Amino acid sequence: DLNGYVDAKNHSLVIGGLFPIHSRTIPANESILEPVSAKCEGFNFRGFRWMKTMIHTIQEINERRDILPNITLGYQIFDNCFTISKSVEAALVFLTGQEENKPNFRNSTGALLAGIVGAGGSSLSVAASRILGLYYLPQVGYASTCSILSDKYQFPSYLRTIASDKIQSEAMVKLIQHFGWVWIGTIAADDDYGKYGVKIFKEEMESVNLCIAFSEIIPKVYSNEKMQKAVHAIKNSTARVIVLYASDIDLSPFVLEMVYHNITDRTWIASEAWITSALIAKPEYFPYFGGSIGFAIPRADIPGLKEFLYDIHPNKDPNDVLTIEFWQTAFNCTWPNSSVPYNTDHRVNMTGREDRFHAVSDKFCTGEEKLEGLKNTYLDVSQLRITNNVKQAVYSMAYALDRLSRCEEGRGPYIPGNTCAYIPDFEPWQLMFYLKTLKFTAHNGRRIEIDENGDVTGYYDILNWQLDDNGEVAFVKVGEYIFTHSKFELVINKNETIFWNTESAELPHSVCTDLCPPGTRKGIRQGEPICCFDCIPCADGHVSRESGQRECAQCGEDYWSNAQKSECVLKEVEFLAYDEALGFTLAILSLLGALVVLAVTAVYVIYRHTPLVSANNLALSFLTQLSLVITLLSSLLFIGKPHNWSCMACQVTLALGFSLCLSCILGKTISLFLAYRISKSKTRLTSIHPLYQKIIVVVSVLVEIGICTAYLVLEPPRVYKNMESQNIKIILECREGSIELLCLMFGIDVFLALLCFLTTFVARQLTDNYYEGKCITFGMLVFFIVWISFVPAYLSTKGKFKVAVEIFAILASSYGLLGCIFAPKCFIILLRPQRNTDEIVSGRVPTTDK
Ligand code: TCR
Repeated sequence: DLNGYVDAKNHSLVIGGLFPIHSRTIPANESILEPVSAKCEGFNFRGFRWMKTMIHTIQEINERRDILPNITLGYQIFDNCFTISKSVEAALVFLTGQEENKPNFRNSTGALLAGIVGAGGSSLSVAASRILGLYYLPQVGYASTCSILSDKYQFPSYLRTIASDKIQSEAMVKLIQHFGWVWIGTIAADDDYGKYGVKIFKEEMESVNLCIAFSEIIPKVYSNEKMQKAVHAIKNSTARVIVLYASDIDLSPFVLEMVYHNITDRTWIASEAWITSALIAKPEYFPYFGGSIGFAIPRADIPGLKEFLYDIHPNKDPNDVLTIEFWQTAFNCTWPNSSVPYNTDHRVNMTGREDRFHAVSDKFCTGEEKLEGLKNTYLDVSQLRITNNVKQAVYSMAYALDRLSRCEEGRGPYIPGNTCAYIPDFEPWQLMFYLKTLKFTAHNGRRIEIDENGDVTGYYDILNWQLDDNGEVAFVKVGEYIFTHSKFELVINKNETIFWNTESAELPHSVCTDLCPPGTRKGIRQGEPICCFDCIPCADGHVSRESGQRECAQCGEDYWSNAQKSECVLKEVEFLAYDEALGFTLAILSLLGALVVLAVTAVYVIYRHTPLVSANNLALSFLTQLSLVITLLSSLLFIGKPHNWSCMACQVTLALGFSLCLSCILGKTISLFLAYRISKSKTRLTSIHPLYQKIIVVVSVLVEIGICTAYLVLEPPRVYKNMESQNIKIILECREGSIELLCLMFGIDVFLALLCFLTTFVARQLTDNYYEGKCITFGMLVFFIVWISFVPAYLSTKGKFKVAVEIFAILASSYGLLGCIFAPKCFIILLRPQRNTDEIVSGRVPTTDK
């Protein structure tokens, strides 16, 4: 029970055709148990036009003298109602020649079936081809694009005049990359076309690290639950760009759903099957689907087709039920006395939304209706795309037959014996041979070359939906995708020509999360696509300068990150500088100390003849003062930016200064000590000769100089950039060099100091008139206390404060010595001159200094 057209009488050869003239079958009535062929409904003007084009093309070929000159082709066309079952049924009818159940490749009139054009959608072609392929019966598709049809193992006799969806899916990904989208939703029709198209699309997306936000299916048979699932996914996703792989027929209910839920502000990437569909491209859907962008088969003009299409009237043949149905549907009337049902819709009960579908029209058709005024897809020849593929499919069949008919015996392709095949008695596989390697030029000059997979090369137009001045949806070409054997290239015109259906009318923005700003990096979210991520601030010392960085880069040695972590900045260099308060105060204190010492010296020089001054070894006193000046001023070397020379100089000067100072004091205390022993023991001990005092000084200073030289020569201190202790700062400090020698150097000083202390400590009870012994003891105590407390303080501070602590100790100990040794004497010299007399100075106690 198949609808269709046959013109097979008087022809030795027929070409089969399968077209979706209806959109669906009517669900079978449950009370009928016996299997019956289903009836169809939903007249499809586009499919009707395609079918008419096939008839037109065959007539054209028959008129031509250059192709198949002595043969006229017939045709046998069936409506497959866009369903698999009808396609299979038709395939079987083709093979068996209606009544017979064994294929004999002849139809009822005895004409040989050369091959078949068609089956529209992929699922249908797949189904038909599985049967036709068994017998190797040539099948040339015009709209089935599913990628598996390229597999010649499964579909050995299938060829097509349209490119595989593999190319379209790749092109879509390139388009997405071009516009910088990364987060894409997909919707597929529940058939081979949608599922395989989306499958390849997803694979391509993954290979370039783009992400799929959601992936939904539109049901073939209306199911509210499945539809709501898809709608829900679209509503709840942040993806603004959605790929929609479906035939227009399957898409219509989905479009109504979008309108019903008022889902706007989405950009649809259209698959070829609906980008130019008049079913979807209606002005009332424009708010929802305007700005759609997609790939289309190039448009073509077919001369003579328009007139042929207009040459249709139910009066011509009362048995032509399809024409009657066309008329009824186009003019919304009922043809009198015909059994053809008016275009009703049996799905109404299923969807529950009756208002979408027309009710039966009680108006009768008069036959006077004018096609000219009709706006109908069937008559619209401005967008001939698939229609042209139909024409080329018929032509490829004819060209193959033509080549076959021109075979020269002995030069033929078939082994053995290079034989030929002859019309009308050839086998289907013999025709397949010519089809497989077919190349020809189409009426519009395009080369058509069928490759080993049965596919063609060419290009897609990239179309964008815009509203034209009449308020109609216009398909504006905004670019091309060229695919040849070697080249795959996306060309897009200037972006301004593209209409975007976004609120701002600007390029939509489809991301899961926005690029991470500078200063942060991408952090993966467990279990989510790579396009969704968190932005994690860079760690200290690490930066990311541009947005969207995967990693933060570490700053160089002398650099550190700024507060925003977007830039590496030079680290702050830290040292105790003169121009800061601490450094400045310490420097002033040291200078002040030096001045005080100089003042003392001045007092000594002025009062050098007074007993108190002259009683002491004057040279030793001056040396002590000199050494105090040295130690006080040596602290200046610690302040300021350290250099190698200043590092060496400061420690050495300090050590030398102290050794000089302490050895002088030692000279003094030894003489006190001897004096004390003399006073105690009454033995005849001579007091120490001043020369020995000088020798002590010279020897200890020489030893110190020796050690210092060794220290400077062997392992001198050096400036060191300390980066470990603090991240944001470089601490400029002196590294000691040889710790052993340094300890030895200061060890000498400590040793001298101990000697001084011990000698005076013993002699502290010696009663001299101005308590010199006690003062020195006290001075040495101060010295020890300062330096002992210096050690923990020094070890527990960092950076410039370490230096400050050291300077502080130097100043404190120097001031201590100054205060304890010279202050009492100056006090007497200046303020108690009456005590500065010979008797008192020499007193009962013999002065040892003389
Ligand atoms: N391939 C689809 C069917 C299809 C179609 C169309 C249907 C294509 N282009 C245009 C109607 C109008 C592309 C398939 O199923 O393979």
